[in-house]
Amino acid sequence: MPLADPDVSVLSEDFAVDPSRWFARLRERAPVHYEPAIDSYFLSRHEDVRRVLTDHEAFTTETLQVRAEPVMRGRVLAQMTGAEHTAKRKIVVRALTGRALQDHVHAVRANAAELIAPFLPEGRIDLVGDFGKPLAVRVTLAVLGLDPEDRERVAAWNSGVVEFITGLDLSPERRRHCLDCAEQLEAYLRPVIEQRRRDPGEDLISQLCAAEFDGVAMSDRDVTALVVNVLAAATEPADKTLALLFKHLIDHPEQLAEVRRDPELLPAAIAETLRLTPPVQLVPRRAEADAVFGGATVPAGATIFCMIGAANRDPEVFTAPDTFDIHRPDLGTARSFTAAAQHLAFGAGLHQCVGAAFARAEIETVAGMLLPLLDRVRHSPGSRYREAGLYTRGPVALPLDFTPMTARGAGSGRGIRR
Ligand code: 2IO
Repeated sequence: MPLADPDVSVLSEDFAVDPSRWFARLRERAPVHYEPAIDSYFLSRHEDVRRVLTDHEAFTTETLQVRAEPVMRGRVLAQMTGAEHTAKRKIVVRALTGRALQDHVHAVRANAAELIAPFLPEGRIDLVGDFGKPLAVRVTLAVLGLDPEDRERVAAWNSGVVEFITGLDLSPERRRHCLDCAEQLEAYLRPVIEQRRRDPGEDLISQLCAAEFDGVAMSDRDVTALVVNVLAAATEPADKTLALLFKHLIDHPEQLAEVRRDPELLPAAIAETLRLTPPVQLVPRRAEADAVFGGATVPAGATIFCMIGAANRDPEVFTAPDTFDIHRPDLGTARSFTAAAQHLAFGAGLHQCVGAAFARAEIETVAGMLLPLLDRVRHSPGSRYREAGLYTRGPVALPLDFTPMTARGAGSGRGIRR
């Protein structure tokens, strides 16, 4: 019997306002919480979540067949295991680390500089809508080698794809809309993939087309699914992480001052942001056999949602878990972006985020650029902070004020001087 807590529903309005208020109660009173409306089990303890994510045979990614495959238009890396998975994952890792990553960082810099420029004389920006969202789309298009002119339609189709993956109770109309978006995105990509096969460039699509590992190459369907996957995964969590980082730093002025003085602390600030407020809050799995968690049984075939946000605040693993502290000794910044991470924001085990190094480089680069530009950065007076989302979650907007910078003052960090 699951230890259902009938007074909590993760699908309720109360929960949506601030899920973190319910995490302790779930971990303590209903670590295996059943939601009848969607026939799914929600796990909130770090130990249980880690166990599910790392035992990929007992807890499989079969859930993705219904949650992702219809919009990914094929099987994604996360659905594969064994030799096929090893080979194809290596191809993707190669395209997202080392030399290739250095090129991606250039795209991040160029796009960030272009997007921030018009706001500097204003002294005001919505870090989500004005900057983070468009930046994530532009950077991802650059990485994939897609035409930047196509960004609006690609972003619109991508929104439909993401809505499908992250929706917990989609209406049939929304489902239809999401599937339409996916079909149009696939049709848009088809000639691009054909062209890259004939005439490869340096971009990720070309690399996916050309790559071979241990004699394993990618089919058109593999490439399409992976491109749609990269598009969703490199956009959806990116603006959220950036905005959450700034929100935490602004709300902790002494830590903001420290990071300004010593930018080497940025990776710690990013890792702590990912721990406290992971942009991906839920990771689905299927239990292949009956599984017991602290006395409660999840039946074979059940859908499990790992609650990353709740696990990352488990006091068994992190002291003062609800506090933002870039110096916390139990985080271990160096390993926070690797398989040895204590926080579970990138998942864990075989299918741990393949873009973790890319994500770190992107956020670190952008934050490192923005901090000196946004002098005296603060919440815009009168703005009300609000987050949204259950599967992925982040600020709806982050209106910020800062010292306006004139063209002459650019570089002084202070606007007009002398
Ligand atoms: C379809 C929520 C966008 C991923 C899945 C295989 C996507 C996979 C994730 C993240 C972010 C998405 N799952 N990235 O949770 O690639």
